[in-house]
Amino acid sequence: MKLIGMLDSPYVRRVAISAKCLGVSLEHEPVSVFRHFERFQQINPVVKAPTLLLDDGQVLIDSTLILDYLEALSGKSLLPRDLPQRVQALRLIGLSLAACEKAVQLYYERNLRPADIQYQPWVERVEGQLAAAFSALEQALQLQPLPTDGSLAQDGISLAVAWSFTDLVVPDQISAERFPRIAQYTAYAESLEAFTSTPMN
Ligand SMILES: N[C@@H](CCC(=O)N[C@@H](CS)C(=O)NCC(=O)O)C(=O)O
Repeated sequence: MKLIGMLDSPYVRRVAISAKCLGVSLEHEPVSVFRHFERFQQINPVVKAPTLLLDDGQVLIDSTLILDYLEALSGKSLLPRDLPQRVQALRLIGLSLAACEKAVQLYYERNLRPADIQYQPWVERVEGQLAAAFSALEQALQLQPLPTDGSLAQDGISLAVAWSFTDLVVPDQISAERFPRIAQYTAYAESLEAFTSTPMN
């Protein structure tokens, strides 16, 4: 079973870290959707990272769906069973994935679209959405902090991956002063083995 994609993608990274937490061993092929487009096409013509190549040749895409498969395969879960706790975790994961999506959009806008055809109202819309996602996450952590006892679950993994990725690609959009609880939790997560052994670059 092979995970295809670069670890500077937050989606690839959350799958790689989660697989370690689930005890699933994945071979990793760091193929870039931009620099290695043709190689990626050979594996998956849709060119989406992450791609999970199964041993029988079937291809799965979308990090959340890949995680669903890995959880079913391992018989373990990184989500709480208790329904109210699960709702809280799903809220955090949804907000974290929205933050990833908006950071990716902003990064693509700044780096792929020529400056003279950038559309400022769209940029401002995305920046506002990114800030809204992190504000909601900060508020959620204020009401109910995530555990920092050495454990990791999908809400914490997705949150920390989203923050580190945003800090990497659009650092002007966030700061530890503005979102102290997220920054603090990320520092904790990034110190754990599952994270340190899965660096963004
Ligand atoms: N919802 C997807 C998003 C995956 C995604 O957009 N990945 C980016 C890399 S960070 C990608 O494949 N970009 C290439 C493209 O969309 O053409 C997931 O959770 O896996």
